[in-house]
Amino acid sequence: MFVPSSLLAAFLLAFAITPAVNAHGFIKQWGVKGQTLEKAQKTDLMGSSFRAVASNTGWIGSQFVDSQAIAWGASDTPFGKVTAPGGTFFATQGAGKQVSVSSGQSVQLVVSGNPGEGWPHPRGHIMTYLAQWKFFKIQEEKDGIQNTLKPAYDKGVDGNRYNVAIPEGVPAGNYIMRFELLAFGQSSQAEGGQDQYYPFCGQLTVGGSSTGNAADKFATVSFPGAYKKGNIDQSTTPGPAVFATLDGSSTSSSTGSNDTGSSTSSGSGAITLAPSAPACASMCLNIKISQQSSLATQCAERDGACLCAATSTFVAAYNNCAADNCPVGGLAAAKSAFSDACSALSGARRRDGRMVRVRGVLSS
Ligand SMILES: [Cu+2]
Repeated sequence: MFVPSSLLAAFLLAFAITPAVNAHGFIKQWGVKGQTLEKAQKTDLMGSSFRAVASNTGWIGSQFVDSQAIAWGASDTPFGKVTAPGGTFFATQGAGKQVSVSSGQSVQLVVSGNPGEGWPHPRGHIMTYLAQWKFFKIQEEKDGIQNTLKPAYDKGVDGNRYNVAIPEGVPAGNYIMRFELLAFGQSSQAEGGQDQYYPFCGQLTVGGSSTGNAADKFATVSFPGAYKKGNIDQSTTPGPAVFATLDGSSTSSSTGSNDTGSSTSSGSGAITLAPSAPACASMCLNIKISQQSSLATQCAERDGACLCAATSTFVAAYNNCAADNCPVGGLAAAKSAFSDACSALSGARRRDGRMVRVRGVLSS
């Protein structure tokens, strides 16, 4: 049968631009990396430690990030139109169990989708937050879907394994872990061409020696509120900065299962405190780095040499934090740990003319 080529082209184009609608995905298993994982979604809510759904999790369009659904996710997104997410809001659920993890360990999630496929969407970022009442970001990986998640498809579990380290500085306590996939290019024109947010929420009990209130230690945000409406610049990740790790370096806190686990550089020249630095020093450095965008606008992200030179803003704020939080006798040690780290940065620069590269500590 003769088909006019223009018609054929239109026909093919219609299929080419039709996204993998209703594919979506869900968290099949999760738990402490290296231990037996537990069932997560699509299982009995009381027998699970994950906010559950009966079907794959729906997406929240970038025009609807002011919806309550952005906090903990929702089960459904209407298909083929620009509409707010609906179905079950996971905020209204409480799962029956918690996963226990120690700070410094990693949580592993198995993300699945359609049978034999794993997570269906090809591109986007990955972010992880912890929350008690408000949220702080512990991990992000720009382009993590294509770079780490998709290649980590494991036929044996029919899903993609992904690891998220729970940083040492997280105080012991109960949290909700908000694991989020942000998919690009999968929303049709009829759906507004929106970025698609997929938050998933599991219930964690973090153990370890770190005490205190996370909201007092880390810069926190609210959902809704943390994200701006509209599609993002894909070269950036949405939301706040990841707080730095304990040695002040940051933040390569996730690796795929097929990763060797070797850590990557956090970018040249992050401030790295000596292991002997007091806990208050690490805490204050983490907080101030998380506030860098307001404290030292002239510095590139985690450019240690630039931050060290910002004496009236960044350094002063660090010293104020240390004065408020270090025990008697610890303030001097905190100040010298910081100045030693700065000297090491400028020393390394002088020696070879390049910035120091530091190793992240959160490889798993
Ligand atoms: Cu989808």
